[in-house]
Amino acid sequence: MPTYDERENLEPMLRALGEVLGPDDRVLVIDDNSPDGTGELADRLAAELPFVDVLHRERREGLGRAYVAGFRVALRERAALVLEMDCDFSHDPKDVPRLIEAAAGADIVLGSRYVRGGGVRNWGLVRQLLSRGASLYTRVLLMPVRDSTGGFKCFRREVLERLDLDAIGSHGYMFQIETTFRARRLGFRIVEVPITFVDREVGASKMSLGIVLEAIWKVPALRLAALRGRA
Ligand SMILES: Nc1nc2c(ncn2[C@@H]2O[C@H](COP(=O)(O)OP(=O)(O)OP(=O)(O)O)[C@@H](O)[C@H]2O)c(=O)[nH]1
Ligand SMILES: [Mg+2]
Repeated sequence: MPTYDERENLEPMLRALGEVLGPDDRVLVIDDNSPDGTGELADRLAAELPFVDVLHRERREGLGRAYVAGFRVALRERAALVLEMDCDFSHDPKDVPRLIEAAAGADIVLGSRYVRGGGVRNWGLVRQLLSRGASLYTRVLLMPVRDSTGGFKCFRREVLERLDLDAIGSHGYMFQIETTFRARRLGFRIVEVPITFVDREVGASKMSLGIVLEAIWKVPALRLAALRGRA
């Protein structure tokens, strides 16, 4: 779980996860030296909650690098499944067991807003159009996935072992698109399970124009690279 300035959300989120996780499940908080003190709070909570660990990174290098750093720790700690989720309650901790269960029949499980039973709450029209537009764009150019930009996602460890994580330079939504696309090209099976995404109530979104532009040009770039056999 990557965090950047999530002081208000972190404690309720970790406690909510504690209610749903199994005895062998662990949570790794990946904090990029948040100015609001999320990292110190994470340490305090890790001292109290036995299922919590914290990875502190010195500075922000984009969300993609934070995920990759977390994946490496999870693989090293011999995780069989690695699940990523946001700390802002857009991803409901109560959905975590359903994603984990679905991984019994797939290599990647996507928490999906755009399959039957899924949806979005409290997003304005612009955000909805942007998100649906990005998924449609990706569906046309890259792969038959209905929600390709979501960050609520469960990987079997074999997927992360096979992906060349250093070669994934993307950061925002593109990171999600690229990991799924590359895994698909390697023959891994993907399923989408419905989730309802709820806009955050506290803290600020880190969404930016740069993240949107990155996806706009990198989606076709990834298609071209694949055609040339380089992705
Ligand atoms: N470690 C780390 N975490 C980050 C970084 N940027 C965002 N995050 C975390 O990643 C998760 C998703 O970020 P959000 O700000 O919710 O961005 P988003 O979900 O893409 O955008 P919204 O839908 O508007 O909320 C949250 O838990 C953030 O705290 C980063 O640079 N480093
Ligand atoms: Mg969010």
